[in-house]
Amino acid sequence: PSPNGVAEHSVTDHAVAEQILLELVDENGVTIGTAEKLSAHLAPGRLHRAFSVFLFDGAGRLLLQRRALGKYHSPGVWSNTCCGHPYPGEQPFVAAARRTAEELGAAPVSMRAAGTVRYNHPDPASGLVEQEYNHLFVGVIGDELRPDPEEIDETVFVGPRELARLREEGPFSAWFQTVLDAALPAVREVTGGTAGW
Ligand code: DMA
Ligand code: MN
Repeated sequence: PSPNGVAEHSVTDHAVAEQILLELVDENGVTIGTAEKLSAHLAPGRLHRAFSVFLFDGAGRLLLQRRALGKYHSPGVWSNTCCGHPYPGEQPFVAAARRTAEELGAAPVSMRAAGTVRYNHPDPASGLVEQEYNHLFVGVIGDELRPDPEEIDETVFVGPRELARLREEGPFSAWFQTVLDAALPAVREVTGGTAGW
């Protein structure tokens, strides 16, 4: 927003950039329809397809983002490299690579699928609920980033010990531990034990 509070981008631009529709799925991850993004997150939440990306530098440090204060849910908290929802019909891998480039201003150098995880996480601050069938991706990214300020307030690369310290300092997203645990086998393969994950 400009200093007088009037948005410089039209609402439509931002809605398109943030994507309006997502895919509803059953417990097996089979698509059963579409829903408007916000409505799918209203309590008790509707199960939908999502993705979570974990990207590392050459030293095996994980790229974290602090979500922008203007985000519709979980603003201001630290989370994994990138999260989001595929467009209806969009392959999760394609969506994950696209959204990483949009949010971080850099595409993954390499990335591979690392399974799926299903969870139900309320966000205490916003009252929104993440009922997700989440496709996990793990890979490598360079350190020349241009984060989109509409999405990201801050980024940092951390090893396990720096992550533990950061978690003592401030809040993380409700889903962070769930997706990290589920991605860990792939994280260990991709980082090859360099950083001690
Ligand atoms: C939502 O992430 C996806 C997960 C896995 C929690 P997000 O709110 O960053 O996505 P977007 O802003 O693209 O809707
Ligand atoms: Mn969601």
